[in-house]
Formats: sequence, C-alpha cells, structure tokens
Amino acid sequence: MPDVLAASDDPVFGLHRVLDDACHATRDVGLDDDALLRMYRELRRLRLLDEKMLLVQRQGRIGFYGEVKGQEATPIATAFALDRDDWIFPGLREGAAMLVRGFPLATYLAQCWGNALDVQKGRQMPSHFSGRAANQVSWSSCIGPQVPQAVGAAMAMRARRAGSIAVGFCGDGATSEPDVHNALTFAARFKAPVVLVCQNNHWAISVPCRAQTAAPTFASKAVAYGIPGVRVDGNDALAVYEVIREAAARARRGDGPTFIESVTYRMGAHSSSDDPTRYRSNDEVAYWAQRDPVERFRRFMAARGLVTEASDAALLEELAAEIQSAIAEAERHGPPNRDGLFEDVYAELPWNLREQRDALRAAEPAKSH
Ligand SMILES: Cc1ncc(C[n+]2csc(CCOP(=O)(O)OP(=O)(O)O)c2C)c(N)n1
Ligand SMILES: [Mg+2]
Repeated sequence: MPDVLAASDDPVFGLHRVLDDACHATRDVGLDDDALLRMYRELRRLRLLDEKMLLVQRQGRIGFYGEVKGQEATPIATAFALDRDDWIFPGLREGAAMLVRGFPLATYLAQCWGNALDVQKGRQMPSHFSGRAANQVSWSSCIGPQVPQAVGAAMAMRARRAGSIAVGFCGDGATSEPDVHNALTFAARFKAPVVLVCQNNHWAISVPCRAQTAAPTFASKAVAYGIPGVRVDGNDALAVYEVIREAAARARRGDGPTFIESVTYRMGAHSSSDDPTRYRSNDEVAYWAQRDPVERFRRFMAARGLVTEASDAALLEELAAEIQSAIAEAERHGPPNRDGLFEDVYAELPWNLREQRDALRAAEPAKSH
C-alpha cells in the first residue's frame, strides 16, 4: 500500500502535515503548553466517550450510536481553531466540537436518549449533537445538506455584519451529493465567509472513497470552483488546527471560502448498525491503526515532556469518572414533555394542531404536562 500520509507541499494533491513520522512537530503552530494539554484531554475524552457509549448501545440503553474513532483530530482541532461565536455545521462525526466549547457533557449525551435533558426535545436520531449555546447546528441525517446550510448561515452573518464565520462538514461520500456541488458553487461565487471540510475517512458505509470520484483527490475539486483547496493529514491535530485557522482567517478577512480535505480513516464501524469486516480488510485497518491520531498526539506530547505514563493513567482515570457520571446523569431523565410535539414551528398554533394537542392532553393528561 502506498504511504497515504506521506508529506508533500502541493496544496491539493499533496498533504499538509506538522507532525513527522516520529511524531515530532516540524514547526510551532502557536499553541502554548496549556492549550496543547487541553487539546490532548479533548482527544482522549472523545476516544473514551465513544468506547463507553458503544457499550451503552450494545446494552440496549440507547438505540443507535455513531463512533468517531480515528477521526477525533478534525472536530477537536477545528473547535480550537475557531472563535467562540463561529457557527459549526457538523456531519455525522464532528458533533463533539461543541464539547470543546464547554457544552455540558451530560446534556450532550442526553441527545442519545432523546429525553427531557436533551435540548433537541427528542426530535432527532441519536448522535446528532447540537446546541444553540455552543453555536452548533445538528446535522440532518441526509448526507450533504449541512454544507449549503453552513454557506447560507455564513452569508447571513456577513449581511448582519456579525463578524463570525461558519464551518460546514461532509464526508467523502457526501461529495457525490448535489448539495455539496451547489454549496461550493454558491460559496465561491459569493465569497461566503465559510470553511468547508470534507473528512475523507476512506469509506461511505461500504463504498470506498475511490468509487466516489474520478478526481485524484477531493481537495483538487476546489480548483474548478475557483477557491483554494487544501489536503491535510486529518490524523495530525496540529496540521488540522493550522489549516482551519488559516482558512478561518481568510474567510473573516472577506477573501472567501476554502475547501479542505482532511485525510483520515474511520477505524470503527460506520455506526452501531454496521459490520465493517464484511467489506474491508484487516490489513487496511492495521495500516491505519499505526497512524492513530490520538496515539500520534500522545507521542508528540510525551516527547515534549507534557505527558508521562503516570500522568496519562491519571488522566484516563479522571476521564472515565467524568464520563461515567455524565452518562448516569443523562440517563436518569424521563421522556420529553409531549406538548413539545407542538412547539417551535408556529408562532401561533393553527386550529388543527390545537385540536390535536388538546386531544393528546385529554387522552393522557398526566404525561402531557
Ligand atoms: C441523501 C442520503 N443518501 C444516503 C444516506 C444513507 N447514508 C447514511 S451515512 C452514508 C454514508 C456517508 O458517507 P460519508 O459521506 O463518507 O460520511 P461518513 O459516514 O464516512 O462519515 C449513507 C450513504 C443518507 N443518510 N442520505
Ligand atoms: Mg466517509
């Protein structure tokens, strides 16, 4: 197998890296030790969170879960690279960006139960994390729409002179959807203050990324849209941080969008409903396990003297306790208020919905309030 993560300077055909093969940083990306430790903690937390939540799903306590395993660097480094007021439009695997912004873990996890603690009031499938308090919009389950949504939001913010930008994510599979093409055309033509990121994790469920396009790389598509494209090592959190920061600064300056291909690998299954052993080889998985983004960052931190075996063990213990208590808190809530079915669409309920709401209240008075 050719080395997919070999460093190269060409922006759209090469690969932008900061960590070298020995996991040393080839330059300073402007994060101090405190920020690096926080970034490491977030990477570790997300890896452990997935592990624990998958067990929760297997125990039948939630119906579905979408793991991020192997792709943690992109959502975490993106959140570090953005301003707090910027809007995030995640796809399936970037929802945890909002945790970096301090969104409470139990409330975040309650989304998977769709219960009374869930800010979405139980209206979404599990693993569709969002929160107005964190400026993060839920993805739509359909593949692709979050990209035009990010472009529209970015243009709206410019019209309001808000000074913020938007970041929209999609997968390699989503690039075959018309929504992504429409969004890129529009964003480029109107210089929308947006950053668009394609996480090329090499698979769209069981379809390999090479089956999605005849283009040699996803980043190279940017050339035809007339905007800069960057192909970055998505398993190198420092490289992702650097390119997102630069693209965000460009968008904020009014110079328009950037299309970023983050080259990574989905180490786990597509979701808790998938069995990847039916369509991909163990050799491929082993190749990428050697390039695990969390392990590479740990090695970088250890070489810098910021992480030791003892500090790592203590961190894992602390994170396990934090996650366990957040899961217990999330799970303890009852179902959402049934009246919520009629809220948040109409300022004033039309007569037919009023009738339905009243009928529901009359049928189950104890549960509807
Ligand atoms: C419009 C649409 N078509 C098909 C699906 C079914 N589906 C769900 S996830 C997925 C694969 C997405 O692959 P990719 O965009 O690479 O994202 P990844 O899951 O790899 O993060 C598909 C086909 C869907 N949700 N929406
Ligand atoms: Mg994919």
